[in-house]
Amino acid sequence: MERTYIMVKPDGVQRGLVGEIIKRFEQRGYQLMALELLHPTKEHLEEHYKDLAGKPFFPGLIEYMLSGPVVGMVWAGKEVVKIGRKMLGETNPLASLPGSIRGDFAIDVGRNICHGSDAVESAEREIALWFPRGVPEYKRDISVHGLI
Ligand code: FUP
Repeated sequence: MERTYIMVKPDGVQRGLVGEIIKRFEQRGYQLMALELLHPTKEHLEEHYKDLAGKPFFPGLIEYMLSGPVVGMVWAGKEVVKIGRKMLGETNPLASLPGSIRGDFAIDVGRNICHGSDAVESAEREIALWFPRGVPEYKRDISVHGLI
């Protein structure tokens, strides 16, 4: 089963959008596999965003991500990496269509509410980074979740 790492960033948590984001993934038919609220360290965030280390916005990105707790989640289901990114919208909220999370709730790339893995390989790397004790699989009723 394909998995992705979805994170509600500090602005999303502070604005009370955790439930809204969970609701959208549940309604779409994806399965919640893990969830944690935590206040990550600078080192942890630098590892998460290591591919962006040379970018001019990197220091500001880390500062923003350190501004409060985040909610990290693992979601599973058909094409959840690609569809999850569609549900989030574009990195720049101004380019995001209404109906997407950023298109409905954000206008600033530096306060874009949520993160979603951009590929299956990065999803597995991010899941291992944020849930180092592993993510157990639970048996689900496929007739309810329609996973076939
Ligand atoms: P995404 O895959 O949508 O998270 O986008 P990136 O990995 O390219 O960027 C990660 C985060 O860096 C974004 F969510 C917001 C921030 N960012 C900026 O602040 N300015 C930019 O020009 C690009 C990204």
